[in-house]
Amino acid sequence: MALAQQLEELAIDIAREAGELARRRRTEGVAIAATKSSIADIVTEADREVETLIRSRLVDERPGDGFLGEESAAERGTTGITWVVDPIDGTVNYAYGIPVYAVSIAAVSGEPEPSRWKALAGVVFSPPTGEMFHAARGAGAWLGGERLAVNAEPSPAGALLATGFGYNPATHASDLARVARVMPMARDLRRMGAASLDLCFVAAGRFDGYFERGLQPWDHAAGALVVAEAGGRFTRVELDDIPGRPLFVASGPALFDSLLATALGP
Ligand code: LIP
Repeated sequence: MALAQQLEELAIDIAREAGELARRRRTEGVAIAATKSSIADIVTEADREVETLIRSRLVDERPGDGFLGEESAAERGTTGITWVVDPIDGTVNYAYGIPVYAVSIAAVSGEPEPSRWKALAGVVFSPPTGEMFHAARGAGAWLGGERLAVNAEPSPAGALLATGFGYNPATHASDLARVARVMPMARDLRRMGAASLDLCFVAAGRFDGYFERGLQPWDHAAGALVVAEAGGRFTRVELDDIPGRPLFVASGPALFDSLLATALGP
């Protein structure tokens, strides 16, 4: 079996175990452990516990791999493979009891930096629905055993799009201006609060496209590969107004250029 598919299989197994822990902790009640970049950017005890479980399983199964996770210190590996992990993507949803959150696990080779890594495997597991989105480089994108494909063309009614907003209120005005620019090409807009699922929904044809600024590497590492393996396009564009807060766009090929140009604006 190719390395990418071995990594995918391992990620599926770990994501399922980690997702069950997250689901169980949610039923027991969720405690906010701390805030990070802003008062709205929270981390729960479950985020930390789930990432610890994922990291421990990976060390056991693949000692020497690197790790880049949302809730713990990055570690460079010696094997050329780095795991990019969001233990609970959609943390605010999770804390409020909104059943839209996912465990996102990706394996990349090369430099563990989004503009330079080569994604080999990506898994996004949704505990509330039991849906396991997964992809290995060159082997297609899947929802369980169902092959995924992006929508070839948006409906004549317009594109069903998704977006998100960061935790920093200072950026909300420009984010809302972007929404106003994009709406004329949309039939409607969804704001789910979990980038990894937004991306997998594009891959599954549930959304025609998705755009958002300021995602972290662990938010998009797995979902972007699922989009690409489903025949979609994904890009990350650094913008001059706020360095370090790139714009991300994903869609099927027919919509991509117009969505990117409109989201970028004049
Ligand atoms: C979240 C993303 C979401 C974005 C939020 C946040 P987290 O990740 O999945 O798309 O709008 O601002 O970044 O913090 O729940 O892992």
